[in-house]
Amino acid sequence: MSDCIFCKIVDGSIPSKKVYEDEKILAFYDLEPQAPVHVLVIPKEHICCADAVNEGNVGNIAHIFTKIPEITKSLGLTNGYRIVNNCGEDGCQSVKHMHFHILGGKKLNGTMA
Ligand code: DGP
Repeated sequence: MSDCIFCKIVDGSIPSKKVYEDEKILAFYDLEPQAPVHVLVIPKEHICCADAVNEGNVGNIAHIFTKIPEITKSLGLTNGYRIVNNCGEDGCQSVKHMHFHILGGKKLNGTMA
């Protein structure tokens, strides 16, 4: 999608601090960190949100979860972390390209909402 910030990060026209990349997914540091370690993991394919996951694109999302253990280890998150996905208006999703926040590096707040 030409007007999507994260598609531009995927194609390199917007720079990012990458922590992992392969043919299907990209992980990079969040611009506005909310924890000592705050990384975003995205499918390279433009999927707007959790609402748009289907049998045709779920492989890319599954791939994210198979790589999260490797990504978190490389970030030193050996004592746990939180994975957050915001979806739509009520979920306060600001970038409409599906992404998973990985937050860690300290004992996180126990509240979810
Ligand atoms: P969400 O609210 O779940 O849609 O989170 C979007 C996140 O994306 C937010 O934590 C800030 C981050 N973000 C927005 N624009 C950029 C950018 O251009 N580069 C990077 N690295 N992160 C961005």
